[in-house]
Amino acid sequence: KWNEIPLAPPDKILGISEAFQKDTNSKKINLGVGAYRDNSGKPIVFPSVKKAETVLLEKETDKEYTGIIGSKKYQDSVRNFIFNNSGKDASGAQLIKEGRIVTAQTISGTGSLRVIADFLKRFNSAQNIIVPKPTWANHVAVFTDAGLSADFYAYYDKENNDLDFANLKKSISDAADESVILLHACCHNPTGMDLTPEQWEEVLAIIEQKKLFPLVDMAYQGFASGSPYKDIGLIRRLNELVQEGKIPTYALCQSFAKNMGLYGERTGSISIIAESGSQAKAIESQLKKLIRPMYSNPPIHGSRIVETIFSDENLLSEWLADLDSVVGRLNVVRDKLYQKLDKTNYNWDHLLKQRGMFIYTGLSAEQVIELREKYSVYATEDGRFSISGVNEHNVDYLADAINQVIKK
Ligand code: PLP
Ligand code: TYF
Repeated sequence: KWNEIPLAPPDKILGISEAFQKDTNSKKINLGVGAYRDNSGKPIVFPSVKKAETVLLEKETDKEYTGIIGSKKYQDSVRNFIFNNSGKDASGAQLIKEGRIVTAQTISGTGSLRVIADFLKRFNSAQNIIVPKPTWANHVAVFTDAGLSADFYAYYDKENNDLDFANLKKSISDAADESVILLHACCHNPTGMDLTPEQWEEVLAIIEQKKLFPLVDMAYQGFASGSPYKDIGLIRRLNELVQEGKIPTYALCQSFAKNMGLYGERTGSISIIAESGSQAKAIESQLKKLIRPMYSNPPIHGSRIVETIFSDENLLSEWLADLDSVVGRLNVVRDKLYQKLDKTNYNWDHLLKQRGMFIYTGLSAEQVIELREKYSVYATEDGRFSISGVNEHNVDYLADAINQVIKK
């Protein structure tokens, strides 16, 4: 009955922003949500995106519906960008030529995860997925809401603030054959800790041997190195293994929320790599059948921005430069904070190994709460700090606050 509907708990990350808004301390710092802020603490629109929007404003002559899986132009340019390194990746190029990559526009990364989850529920023999522990807070909810069962594989060693690679391999080896396995392409959320190319080789060998289905989530392409083309080592290797017939199929969920700053435009994609061109056609038709009764078709403003940037060499270079400067600032902030932190009783070296929007401090929930209550520094209780909230004006205050809290 309606009067028995229980109150659901608030979203942990968005709840932090709400508490932050109410705080009247002028020194307050929000390190909760993973969204970029500039050196003055403000959100930005990428200059290249503004230019693309100016072009659209002048040239756009319709607001018609796009296709169920987006426009052909969007699909082609996104596929070419990711799988063909805009013309430089041989194995991806070959798969494209064979018509084996189905790419669909989705409602950003979350929408793409949900679409593939529903697709796997319908068509995959295994109905379970393993995800790293920890992982993005929304992953398990997306997969279980779609009817898959979700389990964790070991990923991070909290004692030593490092990757727990031995247990990672062991727990993947212990999973049921043919399970779906979620892999973060780069800038693992929340830990910022990625596998080395050598470690990926070992994991891919287990995936091949156990016939696991790789589902790659790429929400931070470009944030590891500053260049989106350098951050797709895992995708390249998967394409080669598919070409060699060692891994038959995989899927990639991708988002332009962070690397183009298109958060609220909800612009992303799902790509499914099929065993043949004819299988790809069947998969594409089923994606349409799945999406049509759910939301009919995706929004067009963000995808037209992406199309505009990818079809103009100057805009493309400008975007790459914009992204590089965003990532550059995050790295400057990371180094500055590291320098100012007190290392007498606390080893902070893990900060320098982590990449992306976050540092995974290793602070306890109690310490995070103390930071919030005494210093108005807001972060999630797992000790993840979104470092885009840090800038040259508040880095000293933040470091002092952390140094006080770890003193005891
Ligand atoms: N996957 C990961 C690991 C993320 O961190 C995020 C956003 O923070 C997403 C997916 C989805 O983001 P969006 O739906 O905004 O593209
Ligand atoms: O900070 C994070 O990890 C993300 C941010 O609809 C976020 O959860 C918040 C709201 C949302 C999508 C992503």
